[in-house]
Amino acid sequence: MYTNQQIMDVASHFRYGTAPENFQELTSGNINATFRLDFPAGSGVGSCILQRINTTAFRDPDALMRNIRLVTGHIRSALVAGGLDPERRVLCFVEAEDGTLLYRDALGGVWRSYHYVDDCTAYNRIESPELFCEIGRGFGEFQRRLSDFPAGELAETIPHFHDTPLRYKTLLASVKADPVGRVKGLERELEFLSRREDMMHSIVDRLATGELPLRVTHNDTKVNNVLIDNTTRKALCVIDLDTVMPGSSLYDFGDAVRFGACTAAEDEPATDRIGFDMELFRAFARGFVSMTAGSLTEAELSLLPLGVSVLTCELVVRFLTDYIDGDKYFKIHYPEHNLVRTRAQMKLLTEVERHMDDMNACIQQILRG
Ligand code: GN1
Ligand code: MG
Repeated sequence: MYTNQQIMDVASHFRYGTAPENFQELTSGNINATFRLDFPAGSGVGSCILQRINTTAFRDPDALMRNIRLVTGHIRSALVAGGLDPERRVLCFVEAEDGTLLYRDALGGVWRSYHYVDDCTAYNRIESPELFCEIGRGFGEFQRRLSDFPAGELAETIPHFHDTPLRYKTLLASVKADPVGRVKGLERELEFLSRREDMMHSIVDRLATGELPLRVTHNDTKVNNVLIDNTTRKALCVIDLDTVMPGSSLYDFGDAVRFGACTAAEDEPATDRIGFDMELFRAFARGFVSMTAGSLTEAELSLLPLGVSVLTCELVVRFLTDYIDGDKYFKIHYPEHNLVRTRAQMKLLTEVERHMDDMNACIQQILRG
């Protein structure tokens, strides 16, 4: 934990041109520690985000920031070439005092900072189909803008991030090791997953055969990672670029739907509240497909619903692994949090599976126009 004074001291190592007045911690992320810095009115700086990168998750912050510099540069050039103002449409990072985009403090913390985009909102819950459609357009546009980015330029910031079968193997190893004695009593969860082992292969195997192409994808498409303009209600800017790396378009589609079309929070303890909202699915799919129909292959577009089941299953695996490992990866707000998340995603997966035919029919309908 850092004291207020230490946070202000970290901020003093970035080139804002003036010192911040105060800061506030933002708690919606599960991995990095995030603060919003506010600068004096009239200083012209606005607000900035200051983030301590979780270096257990992201082992090579220099490679990560190089990825982000390349990707934001690519998007900025494309916006300018298209006659659009990049100012609020792509993240703009602040240099540290040494001219790099990272500051390392005396405690070993690794920090970066970027300008906060004013007058827009990162929604943690979907309020309407229109909003979710717009988020689909935002992620779809991001995907399309990166469709000509040379994937080989990017480092894998978390190797095998969406290798679902490997995640499952890791879970089984943790079950075997049982480091904090939590495995007893998890028979139902483990049996639920063992019945889905084949399904977990359905994206990686198609990437291996070439049936699905490898692309540059975002890989962490929670709805709060698209900023929505408060005035126009349009998608402005995609944020949280730490996991932008080679992947499948199904991951981006699937993870966004997993989070956004669920009728309850990702960690809802009352699982009977958890359902899958087809109207929201349709809205997101319309938005996403409208932006990507020209750049994704027919096979990808038809297989998009598979992303929803695989990503939901992957989150069951990841949350359960972290619970068994003693909560080493995801931030938790209470001791059983990862188990509650596991059970919530299990219920959601059951609902997703019930709607698979509906989702496929819906995508075909959208594709036929
Ligand atoms: C993490 O911190 P946040 O909300 O951006 C995680 C995602 C998970 C998500 C689940 C780098 O994302 O993969 O889907 O939690 N990010 C990383 O809430 O592991
Ligand atoms: Mg995130």
